[in-house]
Amino acid sequence: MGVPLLLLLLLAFSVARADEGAFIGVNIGTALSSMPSPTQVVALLKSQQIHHIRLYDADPAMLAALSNSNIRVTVSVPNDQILAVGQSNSTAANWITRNVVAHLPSVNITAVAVGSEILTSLPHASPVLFSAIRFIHSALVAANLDRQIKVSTPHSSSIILDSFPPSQAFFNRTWEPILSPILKFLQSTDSYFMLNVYPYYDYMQSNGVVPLDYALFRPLPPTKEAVDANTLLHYTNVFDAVVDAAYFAMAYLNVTNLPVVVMESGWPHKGDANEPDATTDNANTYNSNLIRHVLNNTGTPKHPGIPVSTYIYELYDEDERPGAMSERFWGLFNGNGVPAYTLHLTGSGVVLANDTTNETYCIAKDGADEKMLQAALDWACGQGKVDCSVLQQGQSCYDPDTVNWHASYAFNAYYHKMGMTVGSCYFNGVADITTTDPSHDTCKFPGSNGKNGTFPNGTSLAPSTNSSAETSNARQDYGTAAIIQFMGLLLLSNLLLL
Ligand SMILES: *[C@@H]1O[C@H](CO)[C@@H](O)[C@H](O)[C@H]1NC(C)=O
Ligand SMILES: *[C@@H]1O[C@H](CO)[C@@H](O)[C@H](O)[C@H]1NC(C)=O
Ligand SMILES: *[C@@H]1O[C@H](CO)[C@@H](O)[C@H](O)[C@H]1NC(C)=O
Ligand SMILES: *[C@@H]1O[C@H](CO)[C@@H](O)[C@H](O)[C@H]1NC(C)=O
Ligand SMILES: *[C@@H]1O[C@H](CO)[C@@H](O)[C@H](O)[C@H]1NC(C)=O
Ligand SMILES: *[C@@H]1O[C@H](CO)[C@@H](O)[C@H](O)[C@H]1NC(C)=O
Ligand SMILES: *[C@@H]1O[C@H](CO)[C@@H](O)[C@H](O)[C@H]1NC(C)=O
Ligand SMILES: *[C@@H]1O[C@H](CO)[C@@H](O)[C@H](O)[C@H]1NC(C)=O
Ligand SMILES: *[C@@H]1O[C@H](CO)[C@@H](O)[C@H](O)[C@H]1NC(C)=O
Ligand SMILES: CC(=O)N[C@H]1CO[C@H](CO)[C@@H](O)[C@@H]1O
Repeated sequence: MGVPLLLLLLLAFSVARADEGAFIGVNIGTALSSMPSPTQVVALLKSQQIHHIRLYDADPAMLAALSNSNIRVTVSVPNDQILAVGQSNSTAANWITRNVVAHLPSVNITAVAVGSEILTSLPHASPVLFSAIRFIHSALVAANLDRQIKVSTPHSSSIILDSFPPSQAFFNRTWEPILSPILKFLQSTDSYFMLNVYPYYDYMQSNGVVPLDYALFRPLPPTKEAVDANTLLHYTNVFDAVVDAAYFAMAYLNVTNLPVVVMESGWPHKGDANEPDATTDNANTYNSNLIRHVLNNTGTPKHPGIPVSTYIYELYDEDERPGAMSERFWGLFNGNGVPAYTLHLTGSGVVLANDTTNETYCIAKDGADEKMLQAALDWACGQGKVDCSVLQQGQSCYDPDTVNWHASYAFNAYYHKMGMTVGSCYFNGVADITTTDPSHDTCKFPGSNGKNGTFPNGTSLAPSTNSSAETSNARQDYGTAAIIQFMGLLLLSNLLLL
């Protein structure tokens, strides 16, 4: 590509750059057997300083509770209304009157999401997706609201094929005839591309090709960093690679200045036996790192410094969602408003309050080889100069008397002695960082404040007796695209190593 195009890109993006920085929002799914009342939801949002939310519908009670709250709201045309809205401009106009205009100006509605992953989850409605977007937009124009309220439609990242290296990504050609006019329309209406990004599924479906650390934004050894051979851009996490794949796929259709907003991203904190990486630690690590990454306005390798605002999936665990156990445990909170974990956000500004801890611990990896653990334990208590006297029989940390436990104590003591620096929790790969305090009654791990990782009782919403739960937040399609792409990833980095 020549210099002029590059310049054009820079110019185009300088518009986005001039805006305020990126924000973090939260999705509110409502498939809870005991859904908190709208007032309780808003109380939680306020206490956690969440200023941006996305609803999967335009529930009038919820919108009423959001009045004068200083919370920016994306409302959604639910999937089951897309056909009606896309086939009749008067239905679309009525939708806007009832679900948007009626709540202005007391509710700050900033966007309308038209459907959720329509191309992949409701393909038979895709022929009317563009007209649904246009009709909704026309209704906003007629109400003189089109400048303050953006219209777009969220997509699954599975519509992007070959997304590693990102520079070779393109949209599934099946959808090109539908996507191309939509993208041009979004561009001409100063809107943005709504994308759902799930490194969890990319990781899960890659059969070990995508390293967990790469999905979790953890530092990688330089030899494991993924390099796009075409652009020489370095990718240190899956999230950036997927967002850049979207930029490249759009550029392939000649759309070069449409910002990306990530409408869903997160990590489940609990899962079935065959979902071993749906853990509290991983969920905490992913979401904490994601928030830091987004709020830092780091941008992506292709567009450094360009904000990528992101909505976390999701506020509450939705116990009524069907499917694998992990489906029900994406929440930052349970239905009572009790946090699933305390995010580690120190130093990244105020989003999600109660970020009081910096606590991380270094422990023996589950299932690590005992001989390697023993060797590492011996090293820590010897050359590593950790005081291992509490591990002697009869001492406070002797029980349980397993290599794994003793190694965990010694690894953690060493890690804290070294100031928790990167690399001080390695031990030949048998150690891992956790945010859960491993301490027990008699044995306090270095770095523990004695709270054992429990959340200080603060915000606790009483359960509502009103259970009305029917949403269609669709995340079912995370597709094979990303997986195939990431297969190439290690190959590529191996090649570069040769
Ligand atoms: C719907 O479209 C028709 C024909 O294009 C137009 O005459 C009418 O004004 C539109 N109605 C609304 C509510 O936009
Ligand atoms: C609504 O949100 C927009 C976008 O963040 C902001 O610019 C505007 O000031 C807000 N309006 C009110 C009344 O808070
Ligand atoms: C492209 O999309 C079509 C329609 O959903 C699907 O049948 C096909 O498998 C997709 N192609 C790839 C390579 O994923
Ligand atoms: C993109 O632009 C090129 C050059 O102007 C043109 O050949 C190509 O058909 C365009 N592609 C699309 C999808 O608009
Ligand atoms: C924050 O952004 C700067 C560049 O603006 C970058 O050098 C730094 O690594 C980023 N920090 C994190 C934690 O992403
Ligand atoms: C958390 O860690 C950062 C950097 O390691 C440090 O600057 C900060 O003081 C710590 N905060 C607390 C509450 O320990
Ligand atoms: C700390 O948490 C672990 C795991 O949940 C538990 O087994 C242990 O009893 C707790 N210790 C204290 C002091 O609460
Ligand atoms: C904290 O919450 C637990 C469970 O929700 C409750 O049993 C306990 O009494 C609470 N403690 C305080 C000090 O509120
Ligand atoms: C439940 O909430 C809905 C609206 O959110 C309301 O119409 C209904 O009356 C409520 N039911 C009870 C039992 O409170
Ligand atoms: C914003 C905020 O500080 N929220 C809660 C954090 O936790 C304490 C209790 O530990 C609550 O009092 C706060 O309301």
